[in-house]
Amino acid sequence: MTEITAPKSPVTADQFADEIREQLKYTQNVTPEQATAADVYVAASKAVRNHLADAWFKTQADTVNGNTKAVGYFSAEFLMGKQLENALLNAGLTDQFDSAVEALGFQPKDIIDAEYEPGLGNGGLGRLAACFIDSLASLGVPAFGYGIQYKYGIFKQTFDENGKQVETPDYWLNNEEPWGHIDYNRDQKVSFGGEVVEENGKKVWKPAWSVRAVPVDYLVPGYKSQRVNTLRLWTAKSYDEFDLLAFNRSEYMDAVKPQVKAENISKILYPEDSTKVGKELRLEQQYFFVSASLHDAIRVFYPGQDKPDLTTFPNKITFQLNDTHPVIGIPELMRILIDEYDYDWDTAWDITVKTFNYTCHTLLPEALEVWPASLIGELLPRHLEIIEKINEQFEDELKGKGVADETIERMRIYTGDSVRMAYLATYGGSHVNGVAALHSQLLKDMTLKDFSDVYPSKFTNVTNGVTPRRFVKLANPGLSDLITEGLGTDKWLSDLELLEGLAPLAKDDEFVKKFAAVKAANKHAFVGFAKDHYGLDIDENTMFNTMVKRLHEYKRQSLKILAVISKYAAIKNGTVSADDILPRTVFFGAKAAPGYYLAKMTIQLINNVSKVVNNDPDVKGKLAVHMLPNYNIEMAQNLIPATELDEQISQAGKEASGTGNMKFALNGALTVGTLDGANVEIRERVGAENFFLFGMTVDEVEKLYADGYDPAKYYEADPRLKQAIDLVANGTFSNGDRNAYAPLVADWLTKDWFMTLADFSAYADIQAEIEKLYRDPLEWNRKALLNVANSGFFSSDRSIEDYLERIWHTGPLA
Ligand code: 6GP
Repeated sequence: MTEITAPKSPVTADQFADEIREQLKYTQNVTPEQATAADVYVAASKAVRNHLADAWFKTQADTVNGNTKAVGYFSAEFLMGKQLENALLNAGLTDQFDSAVEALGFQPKDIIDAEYEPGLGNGGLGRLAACFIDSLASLGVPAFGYGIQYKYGIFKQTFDENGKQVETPDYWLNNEEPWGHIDYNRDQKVSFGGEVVEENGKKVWKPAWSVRAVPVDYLVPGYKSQRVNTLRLWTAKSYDEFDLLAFNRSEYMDAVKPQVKAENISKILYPEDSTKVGKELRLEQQYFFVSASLHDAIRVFYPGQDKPDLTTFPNKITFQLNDTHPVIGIPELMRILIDEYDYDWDTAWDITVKTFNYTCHTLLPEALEVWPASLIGELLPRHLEIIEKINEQFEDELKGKGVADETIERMRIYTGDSVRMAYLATYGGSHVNGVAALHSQLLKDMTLKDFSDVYPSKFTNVTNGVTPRRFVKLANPGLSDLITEGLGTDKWLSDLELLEGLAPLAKDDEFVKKFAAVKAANKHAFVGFAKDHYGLDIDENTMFNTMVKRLHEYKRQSLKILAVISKYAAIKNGTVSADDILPRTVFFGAKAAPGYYLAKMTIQLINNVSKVVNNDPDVKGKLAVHMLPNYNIEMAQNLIPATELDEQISQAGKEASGTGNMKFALNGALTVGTLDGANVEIRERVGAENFFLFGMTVDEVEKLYADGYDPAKYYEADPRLKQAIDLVANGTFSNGDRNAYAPLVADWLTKDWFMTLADFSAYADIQAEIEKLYRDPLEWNRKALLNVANSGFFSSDRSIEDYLERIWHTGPLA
């Protein structure tokens, strides 16, 4: 851990109020009397940004001249969440802000809430990138986040009257956005298409069209580190505004075509999560941001040099490829070195391999990107040549190592028809890591086994983590205060393993009761939030049971909803006596990719179960189900601290890590989960007795596949399951329409690829254990507190320390 010094105490509350007034006057052009909460939000944000400027300049200068190599985190997604509150915390300005806005006649919370959340990511992968850049800055490691400033982020989700998901565009830039600074003077040209010709024995790419990549810079302030890094998101602009000749002929639509084509590149985030979308525009996006970023890094580290010595490049910066999305960066750096800077192939290759590393975030083979060679050839003809040559070199190297022909065949990067980006990343970089211990092991044993056999030393693990600043301190101020009281210090916010010091307090009933009171207060607060945001009436005297994450079959929201239906049926039938029913409120939050048919149908089912259950007087006060619309970071920050039981119930061997699981444990929820992803490590740390484990293991799943899986057998064997599925099939949740969920029911009974039915009985059985414990509040809360105390490992600061040591071989600035 680096020594963390207190931030320079910047201003008094009065001074900060004056700074906000000044921004209101000179940039918002309103008087304090005219100002709305949205105006004050913008003014306060600009005032905070000003406070960060000097530290930002100093960090930039030290990054270029300093003692240590920088990190470039290449990610197609950064799911940041709202910025103001986090910037205030990290800049040490929270108290001044609170007093200042009160002096201006506002409630701090209204100002914080006035910010519109940018949704520049889909889920776990994008949120992880945001946690990582927070931790890099907090640890004082010089770093750039490089990505795309999409005009439209992840779609906004609503539900229609039938409970179906409706996607609407999220035009987040419709509101004034005070954080990003567009820097027209540091643009880059990114080119596409055309052909490769030979001139004087040299390959020369003659592209057909180009776009202007303009950086938008976001400050990334570290928590108490005095360091401010940069998140540089590229936006695409056209070089030709419009075609005047066409315009003068009144062909307006044609006139703006080139502009539209160029600006389309950064227009929209692809809404797929853990699935591959092979679309031309997506490859354009990927190349657009990595090409601009690589040129930008050369500009930053070799300022004003026409002929820089790029053999030193790997000592200046190391690039982390966040999944396969930025992997086209490998042939792009080769092209830059060879074509633009005249290096020979071997030197270029040596620099490239030393510069890149790759993180894989999935175990689903269908999520590993594979691009048709024809598409790459059309869009990036020079890169296809380079990829072919990389593949030749690779095959020769494998032959030289005595690798069998059929293995080489399996490992080819370029098959003639297509390019396998995960393989390119594994060969073209120094390290490959998975995101939890089990995941990294499965990568070695299965997904990338051939590669791990040939290059074992490339493979390593870095278990994911989450930032405790946003997900404990900001999300859960009550718990944060209690932790600080229990530990006698707030140092845990930058050294999360200090939470261990809470473990002895789990024996102290009075402390456990205080802990329980914090949870109760968070539940109460969430009831208010749900009323304001969704108009819901929620009974806070029920157990809050939550499943929030993307909707995917492997995550098994189906398992949860079938168990809810089965519970509903049991109450209706009188199979359980009134006394035996533990009142529960079940919350779901999940977006489905717009083209993912079964996922969308699952959302519809949950919504309609919710309608039936919540309106049935027989179960009132005992069971309620809510599908909350538009799950995002704000909802996570409100719902996670209020949750008592968290669901992490994916099929073993499918969830790479999960990071929600860490956020819940750190906020004092107990987990019901399978031995999958980071659940394994969470359970190891918090203790098996403080975790509700159920379901098949990876080996059992494999065996069942191998033996031939027949889901119908499980349907016949467990009457609870049969009844639940029958209720879905017989129209109970579709006004009698038996066809409404037929595809879902058919899938369960005949395919059930993720073995929801096989795990149902174990899942239903463990509910009794959960409910028994919940009836003993002191014991429940003791265990929940032990989850908090033993989850310090899951800080993204620790993940970054692991990357520094195992992969990047760098550290903080002096
Ligand atoms: C996700 C994984 O599904 C999740 O398990 C993990 O916690 C997260 O990445 C961060 O590592 N993967 C994606 O979102 C994805 O798009 C290609 O993978």
